[in-house]
Amino acid sequence: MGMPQDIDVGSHIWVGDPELAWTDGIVMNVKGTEAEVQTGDGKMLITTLSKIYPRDLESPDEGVDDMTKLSYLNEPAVLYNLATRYKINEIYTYCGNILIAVNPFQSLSHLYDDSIMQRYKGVQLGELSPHVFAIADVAYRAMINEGKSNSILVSGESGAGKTETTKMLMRYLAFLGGHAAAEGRTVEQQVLESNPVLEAFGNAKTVRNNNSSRFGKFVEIQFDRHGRISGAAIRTYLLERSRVCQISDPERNYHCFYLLCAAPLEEIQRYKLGDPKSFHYLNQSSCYELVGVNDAHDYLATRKAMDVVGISEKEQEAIFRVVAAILHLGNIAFAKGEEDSSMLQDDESKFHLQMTAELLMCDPQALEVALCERVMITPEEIIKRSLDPHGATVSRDGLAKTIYSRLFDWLVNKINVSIGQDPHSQCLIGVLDIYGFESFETNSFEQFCINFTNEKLQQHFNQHVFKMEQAEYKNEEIDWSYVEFVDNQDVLDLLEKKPGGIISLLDEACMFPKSTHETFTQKLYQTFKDHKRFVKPKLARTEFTIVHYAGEVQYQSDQFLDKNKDYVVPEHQDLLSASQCPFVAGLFPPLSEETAKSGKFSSIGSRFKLQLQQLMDILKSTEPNYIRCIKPNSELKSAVFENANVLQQLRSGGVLEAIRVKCKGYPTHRTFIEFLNRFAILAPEILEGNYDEQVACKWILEKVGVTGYQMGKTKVFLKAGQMAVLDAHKAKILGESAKVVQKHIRSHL
Ligand code: AD9
Ligand code: MG
Repeated sequence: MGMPQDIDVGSHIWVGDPELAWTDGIVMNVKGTEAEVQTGDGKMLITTLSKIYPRDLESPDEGVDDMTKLSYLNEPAVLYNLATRYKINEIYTYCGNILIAVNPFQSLSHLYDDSIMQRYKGVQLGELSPHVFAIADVAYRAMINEGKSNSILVSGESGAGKTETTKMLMRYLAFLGGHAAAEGRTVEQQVLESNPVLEAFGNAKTVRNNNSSRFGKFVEIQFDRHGRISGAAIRTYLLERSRVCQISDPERNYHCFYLLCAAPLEEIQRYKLGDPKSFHYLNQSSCYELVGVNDAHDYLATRKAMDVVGISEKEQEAIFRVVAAILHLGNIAFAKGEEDSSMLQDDESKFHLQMTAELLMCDPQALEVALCERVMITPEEIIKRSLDPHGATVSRDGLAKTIYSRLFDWLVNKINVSIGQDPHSQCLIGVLDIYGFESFETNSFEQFCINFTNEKLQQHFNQHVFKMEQAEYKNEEIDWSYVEFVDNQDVLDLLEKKPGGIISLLDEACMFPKSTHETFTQKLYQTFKDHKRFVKPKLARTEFTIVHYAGEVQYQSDQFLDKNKDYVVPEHQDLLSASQCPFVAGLFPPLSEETAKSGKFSSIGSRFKLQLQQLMDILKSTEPNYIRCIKPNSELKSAVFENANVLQQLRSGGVLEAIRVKCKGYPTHRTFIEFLNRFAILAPEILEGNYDEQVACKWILEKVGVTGYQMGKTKVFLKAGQMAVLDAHKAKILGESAKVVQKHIRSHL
């Protein structure tokens, strides 16, 4: 984005800084392609011209509320603008019609109360300070006025504030489309109360967020002809299953387990629960309590929310009975039995087995057999095989994961049924709250799917942002030939192409009995030897790296095959579908003869891909609105803004990419009047004649020798860097160049 030719002695610039990412400075000397720069804190350094960017001296101290108002659209200017605004608690900033939201990590309740909602109602975007309500309002108005469905896509890394933002959007939409003075439970109340229920079962504390969503969510809010909410549908994506039985310090398991352990005494006794420390599924981490969260209170709040969304008292009782059963199940330990078999380790394990069976209302003996044995059916005979203690433990954990994920799906389905869909609805607003791009030390199949999602959304974002920009050119009737945008189609092909993409190859490996994660990885190495987006790390045997749009991620393939198989052990299926409890049996409906027999493997990756495709199809039929959430620091602290960290998110979230796309065209748009106010001084003669505004603007540009700009119907369109050229001329005329250098030096003495 740099325009080195604009940089001259005296230019105010941004220069790379190892600590701050960018710092301000002034050019003292230019030799060839190198510049001598004095930084704001008085250091002198030499750098190449291509690594410095012009800095706008006229930008206001409090920053600008829309990035497109920046005269120089470059990375440091964007970053500095966000930082400046964050300092004064202005957490929202527009980038055209994209909203950037920086997580305040403190309660700013004055920003969200009812009077503020009232204020944003029906107001044009940009008239009031940037806000999530304004985006929701735009989506709602567009839907009402044009009869077109809208979507609001919230993205950002873990802990950036997507879920909180989504809840605010939903609150505002409920406010706009609510039913005044309705009795009992209204649709919008049900929609809003679905949030605490799903969070209790689908959110957990992670290293990155105390309330991290471990599933993706797309909420479709349907409206009737009068703009009232008439129905809703919640779609969820791939809940993280491994967390149910495996957590590490300082994370927690899903909230509901701790809530239940803090339930009123009567329930604790009924389920024979107690201290969360006594349960294996919880005590693998030493974190039990969350600062600022009262589990006992939240338990009751969750029960209330369940009432509102239409989950009956009886169902609630069954749900928490199942949650308790999973805790007891996790405490069943196995010891070596005769030969290669296993047996319950001790009396305690016997007690927990008894409790699990009691709570799930199944036969304890059958439960023990289902955990410790496998039946193999060959064409010739039926063979019973014992599992060793390790195998039995894996079987136990598999059962826990299956029960939990079925329970979660049941909740989502129940909420959907009880809210109800409006079959006559013409329009909807979809709100997407999906897990952000993840890159950890170890990245497994979950990260692969999460990052795949983000690639899909990124492609959607690029296409759309670019389309929008070009629509503006068309409106203003400027001369413009379509410019291709930066495309991530090659990564998507690598991941999902059929046949030949990674997901396809994974499915093939899963169907072939002799495959191991090693043979699978070798196959990847062979197939993608020359793919630009695929890297085989040196000395790697089971790792592979994908060059995502947001950066490289190295994946460990060792659990890919297992995690891709959606497989319920028939023994587990039979056990629970025979439960005396209709709720539990309902979670395990009998398999159709066909599926039971075929034993055909069902691929989680392929199903996820299909779900994503369906999501994209819905999104394509809507007018999208984007909110990009930014996490200002990794300590989850208020008032801390880490430049390098934010920059990384701006880059990977595609914000800078969008700006870059704009820069290929005409990133600076100014109405004729704005332009003349700023630059009439370059051609004072125009003030004398009675010129048409457009002619006057042209006159100035030609006088200064700027070419390649465009004149629209109401605006001047400038190429990247041309504003800086004009400013430089202005500064020269004002004889300011020298004075400013002097002032700058003095202010740092
Ligand atoms: V994850 O991908 O689900 O792990 P999110 O959803 O992006 O993540 P979340 O919305 O849960 O993050 O926000 C994290 C925390 O930041 C919240 O629990 C709040 O404590 C805090 N937060 C986020 N947004 C706001 C806000 N607008 N005002 C105050 C906020 N606090
Ligand atoms: Mg979230």
